[in-house]
Amino acid sequence: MVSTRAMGAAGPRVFSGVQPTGHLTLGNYLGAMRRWAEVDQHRGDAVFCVVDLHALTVEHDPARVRRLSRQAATLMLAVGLDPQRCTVFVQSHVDEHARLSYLMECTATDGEMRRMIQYREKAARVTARGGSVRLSLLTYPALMAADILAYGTQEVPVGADQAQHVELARDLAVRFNQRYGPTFVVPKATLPGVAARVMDLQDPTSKMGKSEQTRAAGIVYLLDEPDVVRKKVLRAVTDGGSAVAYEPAERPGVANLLSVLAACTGGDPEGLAGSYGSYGALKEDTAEAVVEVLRPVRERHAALAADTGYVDGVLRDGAERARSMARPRVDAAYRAVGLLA
Ligand code: AQP
Repeated sequence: MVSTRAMGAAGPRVFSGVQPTGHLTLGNYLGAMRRWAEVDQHRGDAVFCVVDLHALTVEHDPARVRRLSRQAATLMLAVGLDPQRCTVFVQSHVDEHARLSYLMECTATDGEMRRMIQYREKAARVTARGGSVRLSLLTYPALMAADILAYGTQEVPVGADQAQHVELARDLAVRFNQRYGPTFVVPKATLPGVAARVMDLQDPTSKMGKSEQTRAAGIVYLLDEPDVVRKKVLRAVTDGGSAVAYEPAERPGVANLLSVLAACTGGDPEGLAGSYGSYGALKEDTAEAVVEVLRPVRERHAALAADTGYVDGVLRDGAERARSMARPRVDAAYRAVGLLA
């Protein structure tokens, strides 16, 4: 029998995930994944997941989702997640997520779902292209709440764009507990100090997102070759004026570069601004800093991708462990709402 405190760590239960909706980006890494590897897996009892069911909320190609799911899992290991320290698995391998999602839909309201910024932005994009909005895009936060609550999660390390969904998961946990008795731990989001929202290099008023394939020039992918990274950063859109200052509202392009540089070198964006006399020098240093941060990730990915048996084994073991962690709480939730045990 696998323990529900998977790795025996004394720290908080941590859960987070990444969607296989595109190639993973520098935003995914600086906003979330780097902390999973450098901090969360060492201090807590951590669970990390390729949230593949979420990738079906927008139009998708089955073969691409399959490929990207494997790539995302391999990258999670490449950034440094250690299956001896934490649990790594694929969401659809553990039925408890979908089981609990339905109870979350029965706890949330239609109004709450429609207020979510991600739903409004993505639905508008789909509609503008003449497509139809999948119902699952609206109910996505119920599944995400299930992902989090099934594990008794205390902390959810995410980028700023996911903070609203974690807030909703908190609300649903509190509401469910009040209605049906104490069942869920109330989680909270944890955000990085810098680079909580890495912006698109070509449009620094938009988040660097992985699902828009048409915007590759402004997106640094974790597996981009060093020369491609350099080219993208050197061509980043900057703002009017020439003095380097950290003013996110007035100069979002420069502020974005300063944040990325700070996140990669351990500095702070305001302090770094003072050491640059020109945008060109800032871009050069940012490009090199990003190349160096991504170099070990690319190298480890190449080694791991050559050993698919190893990655499959990690995911199989991870799913078994995750199932045994989630099932007791999801069963308890089913009983609490009045379903026959
Ligand atoms: N630009 C970003 N800056 C900081 N953190 C980010 N994250 C994502 N983009 C940034 C964080 O990475 C984790 C995994 O993200 P996700 O897979 O849930 O979603 P996504 O990368 O935001 O991409 P989508 O939803 O597939 O498409 P887009 O971006 O086009 O809307 C999360 O913790 C997220 O906060």
